[in-house]
Amino acid sequence: MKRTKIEKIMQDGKCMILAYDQGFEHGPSDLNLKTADPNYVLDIALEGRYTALALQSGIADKYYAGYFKNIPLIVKLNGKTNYSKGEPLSLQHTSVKHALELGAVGVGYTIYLGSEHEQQMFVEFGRICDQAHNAGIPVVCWMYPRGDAIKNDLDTNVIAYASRVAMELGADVVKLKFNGDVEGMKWIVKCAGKTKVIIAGGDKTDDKTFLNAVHLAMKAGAIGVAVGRNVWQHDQPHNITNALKQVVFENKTAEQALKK
Ligand code: FBP
Repeated sequence: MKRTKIEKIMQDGKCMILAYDQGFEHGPSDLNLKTADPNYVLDIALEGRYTALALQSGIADKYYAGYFKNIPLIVKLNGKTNYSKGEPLSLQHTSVKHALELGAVGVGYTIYLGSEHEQQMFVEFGRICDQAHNAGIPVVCWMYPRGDAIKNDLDTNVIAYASRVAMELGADVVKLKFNGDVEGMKWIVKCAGKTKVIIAGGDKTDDKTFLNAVHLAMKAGAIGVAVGRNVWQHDQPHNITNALKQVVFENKTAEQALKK
């Protein structure tokens, strides 16, 4: 087996990933005339020197060629729409092989932990880990506890269970929601073992709240973010990117990073 080149989606041991799969997951209600154009968001990733860009294969196929080699690509292998109801299930719709052909240096997959369909996602995820690791590329797990069994997806023990399962399944990086509890996050990171923890961005919020969450999560041992709407829905995506960089790479607080 080849060595997994996780450093391809990192810089200085940190991850600052720009995610742009919300048009699929949430629908065009997340987009506007500017952000519906993938080139607008890919340019933000390029100019902001994000450590990687997470895309569905169709966008990667049609838009990524011009950015190849300048911004590392993670291809999401599954996805579900907002129309999907009941216990969540998101199945693989493209392959590790296709991701590699598109130029990916990593692959991503969402698991809905706690769903009555979790086993199907575990099986696919396990196979993806085998294939990706055989090819030497890392696997990022979008791990979202969801479904009737999950009473509170922001409970520290629920998130810690998610980080543990991602680690035991073979994820190199697990992306989780952060509930603001620094001590809790230390436990979540501990449960993830050698799997690196990054946090999701969530709905667009004010800059200070967003950056403060990133700062606190990193203080507790997370190694970065995979963020979307808080950057590309921002009026000044380059300004928020610069502030985010200072929080991620220079350990600055939200206040320090936002100081003009
Ligand atoms: P955001 O920073 O915009 O929240 O993006 C992160 C992300 O994980 C996306 O990759 C994905 O489309 C979305 O969140 C899933 O969100 P939800 O919590 O609605 O399933």
